[in-house]
Amino acid sequence: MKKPLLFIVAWIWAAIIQVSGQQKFSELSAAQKKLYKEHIVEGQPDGEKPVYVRQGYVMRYNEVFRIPDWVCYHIKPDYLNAPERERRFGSFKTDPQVPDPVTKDEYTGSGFDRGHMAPFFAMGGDRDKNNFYSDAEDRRRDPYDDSTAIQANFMSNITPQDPGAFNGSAGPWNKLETFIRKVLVGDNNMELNIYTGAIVSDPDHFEVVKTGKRKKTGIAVPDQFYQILIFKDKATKEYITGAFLFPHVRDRSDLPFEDLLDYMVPVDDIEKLTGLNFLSELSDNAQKKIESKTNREFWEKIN
Ligand SMILES: [Ca+2]
Ligand SMILES: [Ca+2]
Repeated sequence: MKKPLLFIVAWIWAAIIQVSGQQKFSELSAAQKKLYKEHIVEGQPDGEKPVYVRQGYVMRYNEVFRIPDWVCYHIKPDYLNAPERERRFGSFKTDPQVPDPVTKDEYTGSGFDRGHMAPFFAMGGDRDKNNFYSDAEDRRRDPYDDSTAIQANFMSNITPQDPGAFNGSAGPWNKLETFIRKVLVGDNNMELNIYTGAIVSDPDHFEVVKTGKRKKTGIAVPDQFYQILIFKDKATKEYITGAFLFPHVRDRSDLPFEDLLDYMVPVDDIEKLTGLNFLSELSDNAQKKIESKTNREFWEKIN
């Protein structure tokens, strides 16, 4: 009797999460609202559009492009204690909540990396505060912290990125991730909220990922990506932003800049490109102060 019952319970559970899809803030459970508020500060950039709330990030998923529009995650030093990306944390997984979900095979042979939007390195930490961490070497395992890391590898958190010129070690995406992980959070113990976003400039004509068998997947290849770093100064309680806009180049010789900070733009520029409004709950004056310029000098002095 036990097995069929388990199967039925699993089936009902799968059915529930399958149909749940993205949710508006008002539809979230108390626990989800708590997570949402951890990751998204001072207002969702697209108002009340439904989102997916994960332990390590909040995501607005675009079902037409089959990639996220944006992902927002909170990062602090403890969260860098992510498990090694091997064994159960090493593989990408189909997102159980997304309709028509992307499978990992849809990138196979395409020439694109499976590029994380919420990075795996930020998905560690003892998030349920029980003194146990997710650790592949440690048989004790912590199911809650395990699932935070596993959710990072959902294919819904992935976008197609060029492996050499963009996501690779010389690429600007990789350089910024390294700056965040190593310098800002690692060496300087900074706590940040970060948006990562994908821009598909022409929604009527866009490149799609094709598998090695030249099968079209419908997954849009973004032509630009952005990241917006939000730091709250604990002393002054004021926010400072750092926005980066990257062309999705496929050839290193097409990279416009050598220096990562040369990619900085005012948040205003990204708002114009995307139609989003970041930090919308701050006063207009407070937004103008930090969004109309790059604030490069603030980020430049951190090393
Ligand atoms: Ca824990
Ligand atoms: Ca704004």
